[in-house]
Amino acid sequence: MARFTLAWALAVLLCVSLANADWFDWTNSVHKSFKADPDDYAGGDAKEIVGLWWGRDDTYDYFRMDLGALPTLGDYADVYGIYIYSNPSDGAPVSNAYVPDDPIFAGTDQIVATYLTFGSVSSSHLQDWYDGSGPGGGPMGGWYDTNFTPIGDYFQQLTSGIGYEWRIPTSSLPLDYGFRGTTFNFGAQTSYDITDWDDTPEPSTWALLALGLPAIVWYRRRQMK
Ligand SMILES: [Ca+2]
Ligand SMILES: [Ca+2]
Ligand SMILES: [Ca+2]
Repeated sequence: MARFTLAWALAVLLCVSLANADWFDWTNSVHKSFKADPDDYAGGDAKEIVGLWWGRDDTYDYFRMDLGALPTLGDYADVYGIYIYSNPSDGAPVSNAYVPDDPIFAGTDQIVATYLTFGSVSSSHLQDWYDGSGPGGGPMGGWYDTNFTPIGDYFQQLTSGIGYEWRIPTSSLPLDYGFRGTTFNFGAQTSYDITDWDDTPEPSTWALLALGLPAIVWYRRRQMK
């Protein structure tokens, strides 16, 4: 009986820890990058971006935003998001409601964003600026809004730190794109904190990383002949 109880307790513990795990292995995976953001917003730690992560596996592209503190009641109507630039000749103007009112956000092609209402997540969106090509639909020059359903499949609060983690199917993005993170006031469209631009690794670098061990083994075998 004691043994059974212990096994059951271990199984429950395992389930709990799996449920709370980060989606991406931010510690060990080689397919990741990190950009630190300075302590440059004075108005509140929950709006302060400390760092931004990017990662990729066989299925998803991952983003992670580390904050100075977790959002609370006082962070009503805030947006926490990643702004993606995948098409140099198209994208949303800064006059658009989902784009912060700052020229550096002009030309945003995709947004992955989480909206808070009284400190709780109210919704999470993947929005694609429709330019007539690729997945999605009209209106031309407008957002094709693919609401995440359920939210938990694409967004979660980090358990390994203070912040958020998102994932987007890799098939819905080009392999090569730039992005930046921001916290901003939805409605006023003013950014609290903005990170520097970051890029996914060069496609050639990515191909080498993805080939990994098999390519090295093949090369060694060739050398030995
Ligand atoms: Ca910052
Ligand atoms: Ca663009
Ligand atoms: Ca900043």
